[in-house]
Amino acid sequence: MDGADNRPHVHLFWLRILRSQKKKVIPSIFLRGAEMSEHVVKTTCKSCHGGCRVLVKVKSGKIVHIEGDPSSLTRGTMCPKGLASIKEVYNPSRLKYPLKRVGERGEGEWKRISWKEALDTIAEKMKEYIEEYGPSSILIGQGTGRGYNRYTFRFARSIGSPNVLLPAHFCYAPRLAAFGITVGGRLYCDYHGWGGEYPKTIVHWGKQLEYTNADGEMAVWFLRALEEAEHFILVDPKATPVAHRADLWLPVRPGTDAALALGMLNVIISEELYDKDFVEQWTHGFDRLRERVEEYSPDKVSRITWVPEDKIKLAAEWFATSRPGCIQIGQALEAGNNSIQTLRAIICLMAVTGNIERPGGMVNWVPPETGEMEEFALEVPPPEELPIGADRYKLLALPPFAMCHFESVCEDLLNGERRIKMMHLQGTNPVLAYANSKDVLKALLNVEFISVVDLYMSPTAKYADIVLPAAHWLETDDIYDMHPRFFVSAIVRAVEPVGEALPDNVIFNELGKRLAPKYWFSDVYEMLNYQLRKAGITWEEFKEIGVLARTGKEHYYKYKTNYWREGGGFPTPTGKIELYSTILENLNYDPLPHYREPNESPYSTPELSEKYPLILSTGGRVPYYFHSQYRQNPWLRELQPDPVALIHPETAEKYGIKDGDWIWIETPRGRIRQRARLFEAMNPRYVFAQASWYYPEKPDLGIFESNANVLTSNKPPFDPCIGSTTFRAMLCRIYRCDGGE
Ligand SMILES: Nc1nc2c(c(=O)[nH]1)N[C@H]1C(S)=C(S)[C@@H](COP(=O)(O)OP(=O)(O)OC[C@H]3O[C@@H](n4cnc5c(=O)[nH]c(N)nc54)[C@H](O)[C@@H]3O)O[C@H]1N2
Ligand SMILES: Nc1nc2c(c(=O)[nH]1)N[C@H]1C(S)=C(S)[C@@H](COP(=O)(O)OP(=O)(O)OC[C@H]3O[C@@H](n4cnc5c(=O)[nH]c(N)nc54)[C@H](O)[C@@H]3O)O[C@H]1N2
Ligand code: SF4
Ligand SMILES: [Mo]
Repeated sequence: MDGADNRPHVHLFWLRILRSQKKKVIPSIFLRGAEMSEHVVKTTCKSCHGGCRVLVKVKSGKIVHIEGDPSSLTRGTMCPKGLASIKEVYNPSRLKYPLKRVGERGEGEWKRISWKEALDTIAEKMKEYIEEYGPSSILIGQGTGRGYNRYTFRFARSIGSPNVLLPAHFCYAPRLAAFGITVGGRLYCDYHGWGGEYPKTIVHWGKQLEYTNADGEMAVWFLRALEEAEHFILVDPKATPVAHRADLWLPVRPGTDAALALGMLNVIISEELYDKDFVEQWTHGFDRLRERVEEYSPDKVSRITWVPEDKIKLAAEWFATSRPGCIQIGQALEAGNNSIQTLRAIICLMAVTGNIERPGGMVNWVPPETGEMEEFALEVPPPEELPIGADRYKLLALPPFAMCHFESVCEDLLNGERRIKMMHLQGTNPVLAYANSKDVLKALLNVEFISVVDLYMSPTAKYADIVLPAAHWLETDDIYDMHPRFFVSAIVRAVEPVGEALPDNVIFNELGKRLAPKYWFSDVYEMLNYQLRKAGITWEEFKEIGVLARTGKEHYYKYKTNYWREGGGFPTPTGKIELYSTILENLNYDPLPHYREPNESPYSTPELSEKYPLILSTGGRVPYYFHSQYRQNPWLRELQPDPVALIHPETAEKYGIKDGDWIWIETPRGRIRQRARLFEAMNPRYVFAQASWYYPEKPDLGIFESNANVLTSNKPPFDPCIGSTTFRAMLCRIYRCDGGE
């Protein structure tokens, strides 16, 4: 793949050198050129949220080829990011040694230090701050799930800090919370057919699974199920890559999904299309929901969402009558001012149609023999204090995973007591990932000490005091446990790390040993064995087995058994699916789903809309990048060198923009440049900008040049229950960078 396959003479060259040095023993691997030293490692790709099983060919200690494992759950499929992993492992700009800042913050002057000095310094700093200000003064952060969440949480708990930072209040935590309070656990689309049925109706709602393989489902499973489906409904303001396969497309106005779901519920309930037996026996608060949805007639909802009334009705009818059906909920629904109620409305749709826990519907998977891997974090007692912001956004404090609210942390760092004294950021890039990047950077500069663990000198690492080199997944031994939940899979080190890089789990364990030895392990293998104990196997055995998966009928209808409750029921306070949420009621939030207009829109801010006439959504994913990652990967960057914004041809014409022109996209917070791509399959009033862009090749990294979070707001109102910021529905204007109007 990178050419090395065809160069066995390299090894003959070494053989000659060895002979000329009159070595007595020549290792057998050199005797017959390359073939002797070649082997294949079976492992799990983690270049995105991960999960594809892959075969890695290693020759003389170097990776030469990667391909999908056809015998695996992901059927041998891989995406460009996974395939380009060789160029990540051997990327010349990777961090190789621990570094200590010697110049001013952000100046880029570093000194190489030993791991011992680096880890001792970080641990000493933590001890000092804990002593002076208490453990809450330390923030432990990671980015999106990169497979080590349980170590992050265990570490934070073991040092007593409640302030765990994840970009979760606008990604995944709203889903966990909304499913949690409504049905007692996360539901997944059943694309697998283990119960003898595939979904008849599949809905993709703010989701591009075909690109993102996100949140517990892989594209390959969905595409297989799509072949069996009678109806595929797309709910998205623009056509997605699978739009040509859709039978119905609801081009919803960004940020109005709750109204749409409530409108569909209105149709289903008023036309009596709901599953009466299921509703009667297994749901709580149906009558109050019925009353609530009366406020959302299809014609009113059509005016709010800009989706034609007949399409709303048809979608509701198909979903209710062509069963089983499932709804794939995307992150677009979480990054808004009403994320919890939006998701709750959609979950109510699943419930009243009886599509929960049945084959081909929405199922809460049973974990494999290892048990739930997050137990590894939860077994450490939780901190006593609440995380910053969780007093206001109360669902952030919900067990199992309480976390801080980053916008509140930044507000406190900029204008408050500066309660966070130290941040340890492992695999995250707040300077690009969170709303209002310029404020975020200012806030970070007010933190006394920052340590960062990354593969590269990222825009955030640049401002740290100590930077540690993380090993790539191809250099790591660990247990893969991202969202699929019905399986765990072995991540097996294929090659030694470059330079002195160390795997994340090793770094957590080494820091943990220094600060809270009672909760940490003599080495990483003892830690892996411990996590596998319930399955009765060791790491060495698991490495050979590769995957532990549950793929049978035991997943379905668990509420009819004693699985959650003696005598049956769901793991909620009432034992039923809570259409009317008693948990929200107790927290003084609206117990029933409702609609809320986006903070900025032609209706909520008509004056602003005159100056900023277009509706902007940021962050739809692309197949070649994972957030800010891979801009320095030559294979991937070649496929898409520049940031791209989608605009409609009519809009382009109006503003004198041609396909490929650099344009400014401006909101009241600032402006960024991206290249215009003309795209017809959307409303001319919408603009879609990509997120997470920076330019590793530029000396200043171009942090604010094309980064969509220059445009987003970090000011309230957020989602009242969980604090989500808005990424997908704001107002903007656009114009050509070269001065055209
Ligand atoms: N290749 C790649 N894969 C990834 C990632 C990546 O960066 N690159 N990131 C990972 C992460 S952390 C996440 S959270 C997931 C996200 O993955 P998904 O949840 O699949 O989200 P997106 O790809 O952003 O797709 C969102 C879709 O929502 C639409 N949309 C925008 N605004 C709205 C709206 O208001 N309502 C509705 N109904 N739709 C809207 C967009 O047009 C887009 O088609 O992907 C994960 N996978
Ligand atoms: N405007 C806008 N902003 C968004 C979004 C949006 O849609 N629109 N999406 C949001 C979402 S859903 C999310 S989840 C966040 C993502 O936010 P983050 O996860 O913080 O994303 P990145 O900017 O990619 O930062 C990750 C860093 O971790 C490093 N890294 C990668 N793998 C590893 C590893 O294995 N170990 C270590 N130690 N480091 C590693 C990378 O090099 C990179 O520097 O962004 C959010 N930001
Ligand atoms: S989808 Fe994710 S896990 Fe699969 S090959 Fe691509 S990057 Fe790897
Ligand atoms: Mo995410």
